Parts: sequence; C-alpha cells; structure tokens
Amino acid sequence: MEPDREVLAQLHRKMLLVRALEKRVERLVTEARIPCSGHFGLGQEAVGVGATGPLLASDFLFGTHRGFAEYIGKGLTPREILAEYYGKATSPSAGRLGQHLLKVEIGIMPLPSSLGSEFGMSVGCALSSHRRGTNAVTLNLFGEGTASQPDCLAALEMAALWKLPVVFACNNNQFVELDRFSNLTTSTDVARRADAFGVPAEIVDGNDVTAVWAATARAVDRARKGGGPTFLEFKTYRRSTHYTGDPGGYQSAVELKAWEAKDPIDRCRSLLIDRGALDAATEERMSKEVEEEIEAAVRFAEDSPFPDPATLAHEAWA
Ligand SMILES: Cc1ncc(C[n+]2csc(CCOP(=O)(O)OP(=O)(O)O)c2C)c(N)n1
Ligand SMILES: [Mg+2]
Repeated sequence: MEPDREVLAQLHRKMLLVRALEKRVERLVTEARIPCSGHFGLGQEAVGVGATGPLLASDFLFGTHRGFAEYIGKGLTPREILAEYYGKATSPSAGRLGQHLLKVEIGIMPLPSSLGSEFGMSVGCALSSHRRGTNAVTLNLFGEGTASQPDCLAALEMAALWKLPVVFACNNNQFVELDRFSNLTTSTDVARRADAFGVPAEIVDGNDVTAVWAATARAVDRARKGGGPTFLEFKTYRRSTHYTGDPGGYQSAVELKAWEAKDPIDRCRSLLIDRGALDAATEERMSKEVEEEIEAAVRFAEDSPFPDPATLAHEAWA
C-alpha cells in the first residue's frame, strides 16, 4: 500500500499549508493579536498529515497540542483553526477552547489539557464503535513524552484484550518541553512497549510522508477488519522550540542542520518531481493559493464576533 501520485500531491499541499499556517500563527501570537501561546511542529509535518491521510471522514482522531498537521490532515480548515485561536464565536467550539482544537462532526475529538488522559478516551471511543458495530477506526496520536504516562500501558492492555479498532501513533520528536527524551528514559524505542501486550508495532521514518501514510494505512486496514490495535512510532525531530515563549538554545546547530537536510516537505517535493507530478510553476501556484487561503482566514477570524458573555455557561457541566 503506497499513496498514488494524486494522494501524494494532496499530502504535499497539506504540508505546505501546515507549515505556512504555523508560521503565520506564530507571528500573530508574537504580535499579541492572538490571545494565547502556540506550540509548533516545524519539520514534523509529515507525521500528522501522513497519519491522517488514510482515515475516512467517519473515523476518529485524538490529536496533539503541537501544530496543525493532523488537524488539517483530518479536514479542519485554516478559518476554523484561526477562529479557535482568536477565541471567536465562529469557531467549532464557539470560542470556548482556544488552542484545544476539535470538530466532532468530522471525528476530531477534543484535546484534553492533561496529557495522557486521551489514552482512556481513545480506547473508550474505539470500544463504542466496536459495540455499536460501526466500522470506524480511532487514531490516537501523541508525543513520546506523553507515552510515559501510565495510561498508555493501560490503554494498550485493554485495546489488545478487546481487539479494539484503535491505532496508537507516537510522534517521537525527541523533545519533551525543554528536555531531551533521552534524558528522561532508558528506552530508545517507545514502540517496544507494545510488545508486552502482543500489540504489533512498527518504527517508521517520520520525515517520509509516504512511509507514514503507508504504515498507517496498514494499521487502519487491520483495525477495520477486526484485527485489533497497532502501535506506530514515527521518528522525527522538533525543529521548533517547545512553545512561543521558549527562547530555545538546547537544540544543537549541528543537529538542526542535519534534520533540515531531511526536511519532509523537501523530500516529498523531490519524489513528486521524480514521478512527474509536480513542477516549479505548479508549486508556486500551490504556495500562492495557500497564502491567500491563510490571509482570508486571518481576516475571517479578526472580523468574527466574540461569544456573547450570556452564553458563558452553555455546554458546561458541573
Ligand atoms: C499531565 C500533564 N503533564 C504536563 C503537561 C505539560 N506539558 C505540555 S506539553 C508537554 C510536553 C509533552 O511532550 P511530548 O508528549 O513529547 O509532546 P511534544 O510536546 O514533543 O509534541 C508537557 C509536559 C501537561 N499538559 N499534562
Ligand atoms: Mg516530544
């Protein structure tokens, strides 16, 4: 299973959109036009975009706090993302959630603040699909730091025991806030944790969008056919700092350069050119369309109203 030329071209466009949108939102945060911080994923766009590529609209996603890749991949638009970041009434959460993206109608489940609590939610979601006899698959994407939460092991145990249609996908970007993952654990491959539960695991080059797409397509297919969970570990590197307020300095210049040379967008571009599916003029047009879409989304978000304070307690449970 490999993405064909058309699918690969769509993945490429989505990665261009993610990179440009993250850059734009970073500027808006720095200029204090957006009233919150941002966590970005420069260099790791292939993970979220590639892993959501094989999903159907009826499948579910539990995504991460970092960047927009899996959200754009699953069908959220720049307008919706920007309206959310601006806290406007026109956003999917009607201005309630800020950075916590969601759109349940297209299977994007809300991101909890407490990292790790999504493991129980994703297994519960897959259990619900299983019991209701739908063939929906749940993709749970999380960072390698989050994988150290004990709930990860409990989720693997229950998903394996009940053969649930869930794909656990670890975005191993090598950093957990301001520290290296290697300073926090003796395990090198997070994927090996799945072995304890008999869950098949695969380690994948996270900067190769084709490999990410293909591994996820196999895991989704297996889950849909009743084969139970799979654990995927995508190895990549976070070239951004942890968040907009982080001055950085702990990623070495040598390392940054080495990972820049493995940039997922550049690699996808080369592949498309080799396959005769992209030329310079087409990419220039794509980039222009992306910029226009983002600027229209910024105007939409800025022009949208804030939620009416009288609705503050709507959809709140105590
Ligand atoms: C339970 C919990 N502990 C700590 C945090 C603070 N926190 C926010 S992002 C983050 C880093 C998570 O690292 P990782 O899972 O590797 O994801 P990455 O940021 O690298 O994408 C932490 C510790 C949190 N949100 N929830
Ligand atoms: Mg990480």
